[in-house]
Amino acid sequence: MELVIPKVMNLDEFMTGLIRRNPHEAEFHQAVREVADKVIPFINKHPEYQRARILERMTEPDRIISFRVCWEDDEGNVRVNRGYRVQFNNSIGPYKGGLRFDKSVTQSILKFLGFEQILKNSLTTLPMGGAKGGSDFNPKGKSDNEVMRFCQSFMAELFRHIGKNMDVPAGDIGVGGREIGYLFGQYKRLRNEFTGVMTGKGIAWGGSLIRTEATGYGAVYFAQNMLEAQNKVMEGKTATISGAGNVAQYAAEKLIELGAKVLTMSDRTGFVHIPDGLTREQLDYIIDLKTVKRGSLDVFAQEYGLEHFAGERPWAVKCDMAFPCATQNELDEEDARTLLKNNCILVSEGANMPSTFEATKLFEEAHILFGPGKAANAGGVAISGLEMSQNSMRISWSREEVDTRLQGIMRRIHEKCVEYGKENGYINYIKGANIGGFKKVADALLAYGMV
Ligand code: NDP
Ligand code: 2IT
Repeated sequence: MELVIPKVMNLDEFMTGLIRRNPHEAEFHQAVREVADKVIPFINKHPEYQRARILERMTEPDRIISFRVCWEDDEGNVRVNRGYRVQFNNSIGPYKGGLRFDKSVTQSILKFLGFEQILKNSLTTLPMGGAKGGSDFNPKGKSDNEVMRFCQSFMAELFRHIGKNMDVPAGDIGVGGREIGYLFGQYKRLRNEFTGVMTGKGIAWGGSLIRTEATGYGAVYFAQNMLEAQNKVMEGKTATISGAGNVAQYAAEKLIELGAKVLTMSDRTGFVHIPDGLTREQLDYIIDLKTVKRGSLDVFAQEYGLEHFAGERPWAVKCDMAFPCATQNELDEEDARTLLKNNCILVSEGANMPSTFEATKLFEEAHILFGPGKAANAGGVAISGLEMSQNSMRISWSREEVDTRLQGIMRRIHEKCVEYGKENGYINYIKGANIGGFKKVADALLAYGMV
């Protein structure tokens, strides 16, 4: 039989094909480009991956489910939204990934998030495939009852596509403890079974300790690992944080605990500058403001006599470390230049793809410590994986047990980045995370033959 010798893969050719197959999906193109940029040179050294067209297969979702969600608002009006679940790849475990409720949600956003999730979940060392879902439903300004009715209607369709060994959703932007409660409650009612079909559940009903904190804590543990690799310490360093939601809150908590000074928090209204460093009391105020009162940060600024910069992002505030923890593309080329000019030495991405492609290139060229989201924010989904294990075993681990495992997982992700990202004395974490995450999934795909 004649052996087909694969020709060398080329990034531009690959991207042209991907863009042609997925038109008008800028965020998905961006997420794939960042991965392909690092993985194609690796594939060219391992032609078995190219012969089997592994990257082409990995960038094509297993399936995309899209559905209508009708619900009634408090005034009795009929509302219609679109729900999605992108089941991207289940080569190394059941589909796993969050649900996002935000008015900006499109298929492109969920495909980028689902694709990132494949590699992120691979890096956690746990058996989880990649998925993402959500809706263009905007929870802002909605009553609890409206959110409940939306969640119930959303789950009335989603329930037939998920299961504890098939697909296990969790939270993301706009989906926190309240929404998981309504969604899980509806699943349980429809299926008449109590299983670990979702993660991020309340502690009284199958949730794991530390899951709420895990993404933010993990992003700080990852930063600590990067600093330690250069014999540097976190204590005494200044940090800017964007976001004031789940990830930002617990990144702030861990930074304060480790002796760093948190100078900013932000939300959709702008950012607050806290020149003396965020205190524990102030953080408690923000957590209550965001998760209970659902208010905005200008209220916090007013309460503590701090300056609020309406409509601005926090990256011009001079800092040693930056933690973008809000949303995608919230840190652009100009912001990256400003951070570098101000001698920022570390960026740890709590959010998914918060830095634009151009910004990541600048960080890479400057050789600063740059932890890309799929490595730095993997702590959340890792503890989701541990929630699944605890549910299967019908036991609950203590805070200390889960936190120790989280620290161990973040350390192993760091080691994986070092293994694949070492470049003449510099650790390229983007390269390390992308190749390290890719290889395990690629080997599974090879083992399965043509699927
Ligand atoms: P939340 O909804 O709890 O918080 C999001 C925060 O970001 C809010 O403060 C919100 O502002 C702000 N924000 C959202 N969109 C924008 C925008 N367009 N411009 C400015 N600010 C914005 O979400 P999470 O904290 O859970 O998620 C934050 C990021 O972390 C996302 O990228 C998510 O994908 C990622 N992530 C989350 C994980 C998790 O376990 N939750 C795990 C890994 C990654 P406001 O308060 O005004 O709404
Ligand atoms: O982006 C993410 O990793 C998450 N939103 C968490 C996913 C999960 O299944 O816990």
